[in-house]
Amino acid sequence: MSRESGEEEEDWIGTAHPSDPPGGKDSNARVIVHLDLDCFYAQVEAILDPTLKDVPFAVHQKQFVVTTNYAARAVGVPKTGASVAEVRQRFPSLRWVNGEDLREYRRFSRRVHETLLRGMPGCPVERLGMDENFVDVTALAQKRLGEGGGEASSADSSYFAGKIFGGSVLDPSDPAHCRLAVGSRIAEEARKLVLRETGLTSSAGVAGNKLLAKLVGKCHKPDGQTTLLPEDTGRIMSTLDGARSIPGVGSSTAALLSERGVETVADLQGATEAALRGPCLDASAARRLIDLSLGVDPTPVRQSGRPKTIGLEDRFRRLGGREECAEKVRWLVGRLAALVFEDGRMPRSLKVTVRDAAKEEGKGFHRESRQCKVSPALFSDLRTSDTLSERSLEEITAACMGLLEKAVDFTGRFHLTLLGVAVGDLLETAKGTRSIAAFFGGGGGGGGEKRTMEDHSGGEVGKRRKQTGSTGPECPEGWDREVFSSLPADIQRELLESRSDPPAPLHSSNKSEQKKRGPSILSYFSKSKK
Ligand code: DCP
Ligand code: MG
Ligand code: MG
Repeated sequence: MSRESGEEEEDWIGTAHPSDPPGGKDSNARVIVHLDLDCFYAQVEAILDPTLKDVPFAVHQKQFVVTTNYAARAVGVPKTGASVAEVRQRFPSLRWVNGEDLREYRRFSRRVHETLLRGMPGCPVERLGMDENFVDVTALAQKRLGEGGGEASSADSSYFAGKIFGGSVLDPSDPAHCRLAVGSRIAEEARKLVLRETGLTSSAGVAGNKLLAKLVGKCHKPDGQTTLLPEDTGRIMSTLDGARSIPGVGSSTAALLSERGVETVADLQGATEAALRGPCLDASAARRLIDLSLGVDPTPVRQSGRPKTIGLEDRFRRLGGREECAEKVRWLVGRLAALVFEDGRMPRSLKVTVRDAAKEEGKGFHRESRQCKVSPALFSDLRTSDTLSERSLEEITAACMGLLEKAVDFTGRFHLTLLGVAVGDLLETAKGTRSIAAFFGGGGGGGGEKRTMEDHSGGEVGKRRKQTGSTGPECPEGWDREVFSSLPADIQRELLESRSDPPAPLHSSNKSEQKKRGPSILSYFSKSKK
């Protein structure tokens, strides 16, 4: 199954920000909406091919089902994870769609996020994975309460849009109830807006924090919504079983907890900070986990910016050896190129992630990553197209394989079931432009200069672009003149200001060296060491 990085249910909720309120002080004064699209990939497929509408069908990637539409779920087809062979055998008349091309899913995902941003001005919207968004509607709910939505304070439970968890009833004299009641109406408006703008139905949870909103949103799906009143926090948490069922507690955290004898949410509720503290789990993480098990989550909804990394990964039963890995990496790099092109920023670091089942041996998932700095010139083909030249593809694949060999001993025992490639340290291109094309290819350069570029494909890495009409500052002695002159003038000036640092090598994976230099802008015009 190929998923984009960050899409997996990882430990998103386990990362409190230093500026967040201290754990344990969940004010419950907030109104948070969690919106999750219904059978997301399947809905997109049915929009692209209307003959699928209302017909039971499954979306698969390779030999696994990644989702099914609700018509299929109604006849007993599992939602996700089952093998295609097994499902085919049990449901021979089921229709199938290949979901390996993620482009349309990403497009719809972006449209949903943008719709929420536009439709709820002033409300922070945080995107989680491909089909989920948190919206903090506290200020809007307060405003409406003040503006005549105060009617909630004299209404009954029918004022709520959707359901109330556990059949609880509105107490109109309770300000938190009134805020949540108005929040439920805002959530309904948001879902209607998303449907109108994108054609996608969604389900929502409304509660006093992110954790509870996400949990309660699962109660009435599809096309439904549920609100949790603060006094039902204990009740909803008691419906969870394994610690992993706490949203955001991923496999690695669950493995750490299991090492400490904590398997269930109830175990965690009864644990002490001292008992949880230890290797890989400091006191604040331990406190946070206990808080989560009690339904306490003070983390704010953080407005999503552009992603810090762009990547994708693929899973397998087993990868045979180095050659097979190189082939997969090459394929992943090819797909990654299209994402980088679409994003428009210049990557300055490369990361490879691997899951080695041979290192797991009952200790839970074992994921390892290795990264290095790279010259953005490696990606310069993406100035005009979403495809890399053979040469660049080979070079980036070779860099990835170099990283992979640091994580995997190909001469010893290994059992790879996941490979991922990602780029990071993404540099915005010149002002007023969105693409690498503009960056490398002239037009829209910093300071308004006209930059005319030529392509010398086949040249050395980092030396491909030749400037024929620059008015930027002089390239200092010892620096790569062609790469330097291909940069917009504002970045050239920034480089000159920071030139007390030596330039970084093209592929440096030496951590101490990188630390010394930091993410210096100098690293992206370094000379090839080939
Ligand atoms: N997905 C995937 N691999 C998985 C699980 C999910 O590629 N193992 C993809 C397909 C889903 C999408 O992510 O459509 C969103 O995941 P959800 O868990 O939200 O599931 P759905 O949106 O498909 O269904 P639901 O209506 O239950 O939310
Ligand atoms: Mg969904
Ligand atoms: Mg989801």
